Amino acid sequence: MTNRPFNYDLDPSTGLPSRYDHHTLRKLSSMAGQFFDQAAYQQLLEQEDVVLYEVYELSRPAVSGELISGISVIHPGRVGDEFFMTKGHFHALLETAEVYVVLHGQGMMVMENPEGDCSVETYQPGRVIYVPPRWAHRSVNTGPDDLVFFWVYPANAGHDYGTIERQGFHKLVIASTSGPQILDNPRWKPAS
Ligand code: M6P
Ligand code: ZN
Repeated sequence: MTNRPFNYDLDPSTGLPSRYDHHTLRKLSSMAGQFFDQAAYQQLLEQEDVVLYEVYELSRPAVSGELISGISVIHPGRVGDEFFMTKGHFHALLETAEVYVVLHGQGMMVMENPEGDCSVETYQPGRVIYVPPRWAHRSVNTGPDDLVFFWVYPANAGHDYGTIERQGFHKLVIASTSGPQILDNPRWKPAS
């Protein structure tokens, strides 16, 4: 990988990048245990292992000083009453932040830190969201269209998925007749 300046373009209508190094498809089957309604999860999985979201990454060496950036697309849909969402993660190097710029769609970013403080930010086009060091983050598409956003974080941050896989997030985002509701997750438990 060269150490020369570079650029890429985001398609104005879709937000997709003109080039990328990795394209990751995350399907329903990779989210076992993450959705609240496990019967609805099994039922949907038996119908189709749907693609929940896609990540386009511009890779850089995983060293201090470098930044990884890219675009994520969360497709619309629900598992039971719970909206399609990302796995969510802490950074393996906990003291690293991340910035998101929302391009299209609607949704919520659910965050929490190891001390159990929780925060939810709303995605809307043009909005910038700052995830401070130490805060786990999950993106939830609450709208009828793709949720598309740009993100950038330190290349040495890494992903800790295991903590969230074991304990879940404190908050769930659930559809209701009056719109998306943020509820306490009754199944949250400490990862230890
Ligand atoms: C954001 C970024 C990426 C991340 C992606 C999908 O776009 O934080 O680093 O990979 O979301 O989320 P997850 O890794 O939790 O599946
Ligand atoms: Zn992250």
